[in-house]
This record gives sequence, structure tokens and C-alpha cells, in this order.
Amino acid sequence: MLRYYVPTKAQRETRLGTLCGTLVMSYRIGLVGKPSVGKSSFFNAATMNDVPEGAYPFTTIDPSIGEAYVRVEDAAPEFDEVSTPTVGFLRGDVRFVPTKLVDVAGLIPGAHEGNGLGNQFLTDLNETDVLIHVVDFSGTTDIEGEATEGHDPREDIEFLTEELDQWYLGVLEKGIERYESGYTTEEDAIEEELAEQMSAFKTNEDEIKRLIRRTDVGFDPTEWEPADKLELARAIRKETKPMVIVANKMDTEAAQENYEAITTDPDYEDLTIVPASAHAERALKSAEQAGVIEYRPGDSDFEIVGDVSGEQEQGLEQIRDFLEEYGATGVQAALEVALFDILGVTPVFPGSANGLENDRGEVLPDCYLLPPQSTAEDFAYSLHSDIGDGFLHAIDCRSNRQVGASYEVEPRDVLEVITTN
Ligand SMILES: Nc1nc2c(ncn2[C@@H]2O[C@H](COP(=O)(O)OP(=O)(O)OP(=O)(O)O)[C@@H](O)[C@H]2O)c(=O)[nH]1
Ligand SMILES: [Mg+2]
Repeated sequence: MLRYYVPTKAQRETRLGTLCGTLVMSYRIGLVGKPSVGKSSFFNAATMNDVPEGAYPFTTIDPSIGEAYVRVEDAAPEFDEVSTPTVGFLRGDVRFVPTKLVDVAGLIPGAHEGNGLGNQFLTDLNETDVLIHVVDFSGTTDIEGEATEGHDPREDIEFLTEELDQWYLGVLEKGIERYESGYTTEEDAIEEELAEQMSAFKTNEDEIKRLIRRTDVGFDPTEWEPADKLELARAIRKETKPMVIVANKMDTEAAQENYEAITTDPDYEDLTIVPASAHAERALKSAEQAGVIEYRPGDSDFEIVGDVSGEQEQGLEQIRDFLEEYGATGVQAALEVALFDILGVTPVFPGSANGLENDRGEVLPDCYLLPPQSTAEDFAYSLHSDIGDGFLHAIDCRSNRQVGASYEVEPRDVLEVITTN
């Protein structure tokens, strides 16, 4: 009866390993940057928490993890249904699917050598899958986060990647030392040693091997020059901590001028930069909670529905002008660029071909965020290991067609999994 490909135990374990790392624990987006750029303000605006914000460096010391949401167009209306999410929530036709956001201490140049709050704070970023680099585009904070004027945000963009690369290099060098000290047995390959040493960065042997090949440094670390080591460290960092830049404090004129200059500078055209105002997002969400406006996070407009003072109205109208100019506050957009554009995460709805409602009366209660190139079978494993083990085929609920184990899922697929058990 099993007409479809069933993985061997070893294949299953490898795949489950990956899934446990990313799916079951859900995605983690890390906020990085020098002090006073607005990481905590962005965190609070996205998660509606109240971690301390302050116009002085190192306001944040201990990391915070909160729940943020990414928007996915709901699939239920295509089936003439209204969904009832049990995970996240629905606003109009938009599903807000939860993801984790991490706020950490600010980094200053030399952090990897212990400057500022030092190296241990870098490790707070270990478990993150993708980074949002928050940059103060207003230029009113210097490279260490102290108040100034006319600081060039380009400097911040440069230093942060350098700092992360040096951090990776330090860990990589420890792995090379261990390898060369003969601590490991002779048969061990360098990629094995490095994968173990760098496992906290969510990498593995295959990935290291691929990156050694891609950087062309060769498999004998005794031959590696300092520049080779840095190149490899950088390649591993780029792979395991891809990054989007948020141009924050865009509600100020100075930030808008810098944004215009940097986004038209050919040296920076390869970067993904999202213009944002953490303050505007927070203000709109707070006004919504107070019943003053109706605002759906990420939207390009809002409606005033309550009584407002003249001053409040003026503030809100200023934010409306901002939304008109930049399309949105940028907070939602940055989270979505990080997960969907940079990581290539695919949202998939578990459904049923015979009407979307499940036996608990819920309509499309869940939406899974799957790693790029996930197959129908990976999706089954993400539902439950037993469902993956018993996978027969899946049904695309829109077309009612069967799809096999190796079918690559597409964004907003609605799939039912048929199993042997
Ligand atoms: N104009 C403007 N100011 C902002 C915005 N976001 C944050 N700020 C201000 O920038 C300062 C620093 O904000 P925080 O959120 O504490 O910055 P941080 O990056 O978490 O700082 P550390 O925890 O010290 O690393 C505060 O005075 C905020 O009010 C924004 O969108 N616009
Ligand atoms: Mg902070």
C-alpha cells in the first residue's frame, strides 16, 4: 500500500534534527546594533512589551525574548470560510503568525575583545536564525551610542558586520587550535571539528564543508593564512546569521536625509534596508489599545474612531504623513523581510480536503512556518513525527490533487496529509 517514498531511519533523524532546530522551537529573529539605536523600542513596538528604553548607552543588559507576528494572507476566504486561528490571530483577511523576537545589549567596536559589555553578550545571539540590524539613521548617536550630531550611519553598518565576523573568527580559531593540537583523533576531518566547535551557531558538518569549498581555502587548516580564516568565518556568519538593516528614527528629518543619501549610494545597493520608526508603531498600537484609532499593524493608514485632543490629533496626523511617505512604520515590514525574503520561510496551512473545519469546529486553526525547500513530507513531520512516519501522500486542498512526498511546498499552500495510521 505504501506507494510513496518513505525515508530511512537515518534520513528521518537528520531531517528531524533540522526541524527541531527551526520549526518546533519556531524562528528567532535577533535585534542587534550599537547602544541607543532603538532596539528595545523596536522590540516593545513589535511585541507590546515594556522593557526599558533610554537615551543613554547600555540601557539593556539582560536579553529579552518576546512574541512578534508576521502577516500571511489568510487562505480561508478562497474557500468561502472564515478562519478561527488558535495560534496567532486574524485581522480582516490577514493572519498574524507568531515568531520569536530577541532584544539584546548594544555592541560597540571591540565587543569581541570584551569592550563595552563584551563578548558574553554576543552569545545571547547564538540561537537566532536571522538578525535585524537596527541603525540610528538620525546620526544623533556616536559609534558607542553617546549623544552627538551628524554621525554617519554608514560607519555603524560597517562596524557591526566586522564585529560579528571577529566573533565568529575567535570561535573558528579555537576549533582550528583543537584540531592542530592533536586533541582529536587523526581520522577526524576539519569540518567535523569546526562543526562541533561552532554548533551553537546552528551550523553542521555539511554546511562547513560546503563553505570550505565555496571559499576555496582548502581542507588543510595548517595552510590557512589569517585572511583565509577570516574569509571562512565571514562565510559561516553570513550563512548562519543573515541580516536585514532597519533604518530607525525615520520620523526625524536628519534620518530621512541620511536614508536618501545611503539608499542612492552604489556602495550600499546590495544591502536590504527597511525605513522604520519604532516610535510611530508604538504610538499607533497604544492609540489602538486606548480605543482612539483603528490600526492593523503593517497597514499604510489608520482611522481615528475615538475622542482626541487637538495635540493628539496633530501627532497622529504627523504619523499619517509618515505612513504616506514610507508606506508603513516599517516594524512589521522588517520582521517579514527577515523571515520571508532573507530566510525564505514558507507559510503552510494544515487543512482538510472535505471542508476546512476540523473535528473541533476550528477552521484553518494553524499556519506553519517551514524552512525553504520544505517538502510535503517535511510538512508532515512538522505536524508530528508519527504523521511523518506514516506519510502516504498529501492533498492540495485548493485543487483536490494528490501530491507526493517530494513535492516542494509553496507559500500559503493548504495541505491535508494522508497517513497509514
Ligand atoms: N525619534 C525616534 N527616537 C527613537 C526611536 N526609537 C528609539 N528612539 C529613541 O532612542 C533612544 C534609545 O532607545 P532604546 O530602545 O533604549 O535603544 P537600544 O538600542 O535598546 O539601546 P541599548 O539598550 O542601550 O543598547 C531612546 O531615547 C528612544 O526614545 C524612533 O523610532 N524615533
Ligand atoms: Mg535596549
